[in-house]
Amino acid sequence: MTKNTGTYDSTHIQILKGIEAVRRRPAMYIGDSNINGLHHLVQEVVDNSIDEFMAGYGDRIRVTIHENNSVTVEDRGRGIPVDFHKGEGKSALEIVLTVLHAGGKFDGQTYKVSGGLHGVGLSVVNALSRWLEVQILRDGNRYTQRYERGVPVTEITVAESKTKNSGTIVSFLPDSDIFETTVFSLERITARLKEIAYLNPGLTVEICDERGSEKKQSFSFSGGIKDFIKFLDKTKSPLHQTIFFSTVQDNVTMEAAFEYNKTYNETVFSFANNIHTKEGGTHLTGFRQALTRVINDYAKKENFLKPVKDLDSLSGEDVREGLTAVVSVKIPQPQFEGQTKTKLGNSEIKGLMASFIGEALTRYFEENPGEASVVVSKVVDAARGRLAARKARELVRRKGALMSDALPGKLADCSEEDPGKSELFIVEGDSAGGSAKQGRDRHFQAILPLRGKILNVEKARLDKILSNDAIKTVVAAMGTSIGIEEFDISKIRYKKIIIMADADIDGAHIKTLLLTFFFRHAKAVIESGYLYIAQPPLYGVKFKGSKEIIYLFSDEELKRIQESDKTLTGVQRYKGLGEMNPEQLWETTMNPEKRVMKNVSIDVAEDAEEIFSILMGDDVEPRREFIEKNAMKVRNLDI
Ligand code: 0RA
Repeated sequence: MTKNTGTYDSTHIQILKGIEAVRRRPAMYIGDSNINGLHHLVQEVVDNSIDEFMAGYGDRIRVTIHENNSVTVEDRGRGIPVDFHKGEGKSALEIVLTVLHAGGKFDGQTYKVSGGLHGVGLSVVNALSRWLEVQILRDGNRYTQRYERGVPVTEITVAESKTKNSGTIVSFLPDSDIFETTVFSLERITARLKEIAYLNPGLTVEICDERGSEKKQSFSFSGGIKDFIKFLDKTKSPLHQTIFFSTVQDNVTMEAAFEYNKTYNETVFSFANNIHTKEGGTHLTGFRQALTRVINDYAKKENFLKPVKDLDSLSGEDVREGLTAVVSVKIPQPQFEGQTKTKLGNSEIKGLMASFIGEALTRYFEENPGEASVVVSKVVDAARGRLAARKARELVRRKGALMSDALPGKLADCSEEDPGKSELFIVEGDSAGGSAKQGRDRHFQAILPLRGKILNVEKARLDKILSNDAIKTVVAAMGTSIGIEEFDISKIRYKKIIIMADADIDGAHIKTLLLTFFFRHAKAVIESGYLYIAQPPLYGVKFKGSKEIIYLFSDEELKRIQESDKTLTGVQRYKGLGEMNPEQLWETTMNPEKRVMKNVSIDVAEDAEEIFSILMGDDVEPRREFIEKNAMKVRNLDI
């Protein structure tokens, strides 16, 4: 045992203070004490294992979720050192597991995830666990030690190891005194592990879920981020072979893979030291800069622009259309910035990336003129669309169709002029529109009945979108105009825009198409919190002996009432809004005193992981479903 020296005493107190600080304010270290923070723990341990892989040790990481929601992370790295530190009066292992920010292996030479964004250190995982057991295989021995709530409760025990392998096995049970939930999401852990496997060819990552019937999966992608691109574009049609470049310069590893597909949207993921940089950063900026420049240079040199009237150069916007790209860098000292600390800040990376991609792509185009022509043609096509959209917009604007001073004829406007007090109901179909017009409070409620198909904007470019009547009338009624440069949220005429559709499949489809439109072309309406979905009732019922209609909004509500003792005399199912008379529609769905509406919001920051996992999930796309279920987090608001 240790001698009770002064140093030992003071470090000991220091350490207990550290553990206490982490337990008192877990959010400071892992973001929150909810589901996100919970998964952060796994991430932290796995990051340490990846660091070993990146340093050249161990090609296999296995994560197991046990029946009781404890987790084991196993790697074949060097194993955490166990040697005794005289000065500190304890083992290296204990230091790594109890001292905040004591990774112990950072020498500025090797890449490291831990110590970066997520790198709060194993000591934080330990402090927030009811118990943690660590096994280390090293020097032909197996070392074990157990901790409870961050404090060692056993000495290190040593036994002869049965294998020659080295490695670390960390098992822990998150403390339910700390976390609001301690149930792990297999989906979420799997998505992250899969991502790690794409970013580290040569590494095999296994996930095993022992809860319920055992589920096992293993990921290993020899093609690295090229395989990632194939996966992302699984349901899209690529126009050419995936282009891939990689290099190591000044101890910085840079990789980029990309291709163009037939869609009009961009899908770009960037990573720094395996961390998904959702806010982008210098690596992505450098990549985009080079891509735009090289494509422009080639287009000019090979006379791709000449045939297009009014086209002087290709814009960054043009280059993005139909692009799927993954950019990954590994650097010794990453700096993470931004609101969610997911933006790479290292300024030197921008230039490094831009010149690397610039040179590599220039050479690639020279050597593969066929491919170059496909890429450049796609971008020129996007530019043509952009110019056409501008013309279409000018044309429509001249006709006044997008302007608020020429409101669409179908709109029954309100008399209120203050947008903050005005509501716009977008109503499916003419008959429901009629009911809504009669039922509304015309003082502050405007009704826009939609006729005809709403275009799926996912499959169309702005010029085509602008020729769709339904969309044109919505834009005109809102008063905001449309298009990247033209859209102006400050011109909005109603600060509540309410989609009101039938509670059936057709209604859901219409809702989705409208949501897609807002998501892609009027995002600020959602971000400002102006977009709502009306909730019309599904049933109207009467109790025996009463004339009053009680409105029910779900099948569960009906079931609950049917199972209670009360006798129902009439149950009416409303198949559509049109079946309700104007008074009923007002009472149930439009009257601000009584209605329940859903406010549409996009919780990208909080749920990006989940959205990412859906995008990455095996049944990729259909984007319709993605947007319906995931991109929009619809929360209930009683208004
Ligand atoms: C400190 C130093 C060294 C490795 C590690 C920690 C380490 C930590 C974890 C956590 C999970 N798996 C891990 N594997 C290794 C370097 C060891 C050396 O230089 O021999």
